[in-house]
Amino acid sequence: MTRVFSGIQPTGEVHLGNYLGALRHWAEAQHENESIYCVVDLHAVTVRQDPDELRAKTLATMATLLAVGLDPDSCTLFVQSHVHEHPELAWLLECTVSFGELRRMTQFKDKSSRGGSDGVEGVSAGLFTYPALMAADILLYDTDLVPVGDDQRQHLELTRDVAERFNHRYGDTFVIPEAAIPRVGARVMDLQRPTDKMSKSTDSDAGVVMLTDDPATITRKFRRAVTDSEPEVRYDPENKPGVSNLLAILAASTSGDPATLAGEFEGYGALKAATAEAVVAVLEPVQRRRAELLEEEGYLLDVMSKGAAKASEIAADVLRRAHDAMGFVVVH
Ligand code: ATP
Ligand code: LTN
Repeated sequence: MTRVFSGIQPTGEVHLGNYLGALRHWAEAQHENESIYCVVDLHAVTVRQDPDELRAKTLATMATLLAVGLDPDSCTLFVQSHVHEHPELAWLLECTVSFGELRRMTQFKDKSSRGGSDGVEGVSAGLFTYPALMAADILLYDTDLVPVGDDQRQHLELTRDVAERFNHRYGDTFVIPEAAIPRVGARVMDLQRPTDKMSKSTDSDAGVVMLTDDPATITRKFRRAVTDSEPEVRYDPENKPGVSNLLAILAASTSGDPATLAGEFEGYGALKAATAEAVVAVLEPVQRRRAELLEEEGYLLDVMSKGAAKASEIAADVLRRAHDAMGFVVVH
């Protein structure tokens, strides 16, 4: 059976990009494959987090995963820091990946350039080695497929390179994983700055549709979405990024095709209204369920604890295999 693994950071409110680019596909995959999903709290602390907020966001992210339809009886749901094999394997991979490979990662370049005038000097060393921890997450479960948004493509390539290098040096140890990137919705853009991806860590939320936004807020954000001065509704991401983003969101929310949908609208007003309506319809049941789950902290902790026990069983075996291959003395 195909093994699927993916992760989400508990760094803020889950947004429409996370949902259309990743979470929705996680929910579909759980019925067809053996699926394992992780709230990657160790990745979150590569940038500074307030401890009380991190705790609350980790619980809220788990509630969101359950609310989008992930079922702990059909998949494994756990929190990264509960399975100590993740940072342990990350160390072995940090010693396999090169400094140059990490330096070329665009996410590192983007996030470190937001750090102010001292640039990379002031960012954490963890932000730099982040991709090795991500590779460990994936390789620890003999993962075949990794459903992610388009922004993770480069990290997946690095994971494959590191796994191949390790296998070449030390003998067959890891399964080489593949990225599963959706055809539509893999790169939902910010509604105010349609050339930037919609992101949790952006300074203004006017262009970010949160999973917790009420219908009036969602409608307002779409009504104010930046488009262009040409009247024609056409799917052309390069020349018409704002309009194309709306068409992609509408297509992803209604299982349609962006270029075909373009022909159904005379003007931007109607397109914005239809997209807002489709998004409200998709998010409404998720929001209701999430609000209920947030009241059930005991249940969330129970899901986390059972998930960590299931994940640890697989992870311990694979880590032992990697230790053994590298020449560490393994005792039982
Ligand atoms: P940040 O921008 O703060 O790094 P994020 O919004 O990218 O956070 P993550 O937790 O890093 O959120 O990502 C969870 C999943 O959502 C990943 O698979 C990622 O590829 C996907 N994703 C994130 N943003 C988008 C987007 N704008 N469109 C489509 N998929 C996205
Ligand atoms: N880097 C990813 C989050 C992430 C992940 C993973 C995704 C950490 N570990 C393993 C897939 C598989 C991000 O920023 N979205």
